[in-house]
Amino acid sequence: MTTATRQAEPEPAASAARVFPTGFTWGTATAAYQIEGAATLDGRTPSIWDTYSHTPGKVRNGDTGDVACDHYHRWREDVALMADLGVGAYRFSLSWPRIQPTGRGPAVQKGLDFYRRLVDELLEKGIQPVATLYHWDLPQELEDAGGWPERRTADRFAEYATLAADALGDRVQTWTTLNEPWCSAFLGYGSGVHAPGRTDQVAALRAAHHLNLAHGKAVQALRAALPSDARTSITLNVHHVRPLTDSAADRDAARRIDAVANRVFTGPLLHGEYPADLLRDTAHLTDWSFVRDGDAALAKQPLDFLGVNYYSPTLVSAASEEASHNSDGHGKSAYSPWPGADQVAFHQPPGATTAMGWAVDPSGMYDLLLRLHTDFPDLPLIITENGAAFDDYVDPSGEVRDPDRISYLHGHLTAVHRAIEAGVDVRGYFLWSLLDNFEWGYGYSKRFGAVYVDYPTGKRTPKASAGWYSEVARTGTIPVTDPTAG
Ligand code: IFM
Repeated sequence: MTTATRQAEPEPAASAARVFPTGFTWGTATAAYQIEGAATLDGRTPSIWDTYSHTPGKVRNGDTGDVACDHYHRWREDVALMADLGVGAYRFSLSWPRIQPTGRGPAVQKGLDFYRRLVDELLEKGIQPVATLYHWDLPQELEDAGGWPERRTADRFAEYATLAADALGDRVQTWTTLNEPWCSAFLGYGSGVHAPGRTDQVAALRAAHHLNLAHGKAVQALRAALPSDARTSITLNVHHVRPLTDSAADRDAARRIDAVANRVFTGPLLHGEYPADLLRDTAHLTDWSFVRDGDAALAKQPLDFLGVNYYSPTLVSAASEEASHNSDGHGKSAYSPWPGADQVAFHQPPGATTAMGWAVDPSGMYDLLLRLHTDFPDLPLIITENGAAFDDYVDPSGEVRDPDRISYLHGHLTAVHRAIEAGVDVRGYFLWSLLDNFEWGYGYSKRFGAVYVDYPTGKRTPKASAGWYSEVARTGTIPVTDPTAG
């Protein structure tokens, strides 16, 4: 049809809706250290995040997870909030030092009992539990023994996976091994803006490998201990990397960041080998002899789905000298979390930003999902995190009005829906986060929750976005137009 004869597309009615597939999972997500508190109760020992947050100067305002949202005591109220929201699933993490203090030996029953109670309450309310084994809280004793740069930490992790699966496998069907291993390896051991705060690029690469190995061993342990209908996965914060221009140099910068952000994990996990270009880019740092024969193949275990966390795209260009990585959105440090990519500059993408300074760009979500589908066509995807921090407050009428979050969620859910229409197999979406919580190096200064938390009292107040998301979760639809526009 030529332009001249083409009929104008009718504008969608403002009341029209995008309908998600039947069976699509709607959930919310949290992580143990960010919400539980009770840092020294019932046998829990320090994790690397306890140590790090108690080290002066590491976390904004000297905040720690000692009390956090006190979820350890308020879990019943928090499950009730989810039931009110009408979500069908809850993604949470198990605290390794609560279940297996020191990272060795038998499980502590009181720690397990906490999760048994939580899961029973979720099931009672018809909410499917989705358990993550590791969301960054390595027992401090394992760090003292070398941490993730040491191979034996992967063995310890598989033992812990068995303890967790033996205790909870009768009631938790969906399991994730690691959350965002990129952050554990490269922010924890490279730039040092996350626990344990080490700044050694080779240690970061070793950590990445041992996290891959730990994942493979843990999937084997989970499958051995769980019923055959259990589902296992891993969650990656897949970076959607865009070159600033189409020049060969900028495209090569994007390739380098893609290698050390994404393919360092998807290579072994999904292809059973490390990408040749990553090995080349980092050859001046290490010969990768810490990778033993069979390791990458072991890391490649069958997955029931891939968990994808997306917040914002990454915009890069070539730089003639060693470039500042401080605008990469991952916190300020004199040390780079990008081994093999020193001459890459990071740029702030155009447009609005969240309170984290991260660009609001739903097209990054759409492009990322299409790319993952192209690269791994048979792998179902679940958005295990997406959301935004804004400077929320309770207004004098007692309400928390957060139109920017509603707009962000609407834009990103529209992107997910468009990706599904384009043929991408996306099975679910988990809003980060259920509650405002401890945002790592930013302490309590950044609020990602659908529910506002008043930290001095622990009082929870659902924000306007909670009401909006509740409607989405209950109906499985979103409006075609941004509900906050006009
Ligand atoms: O709060 C974190 C979460 O722990 C991991 N993914 C990103 C979130 C926002 O920074």
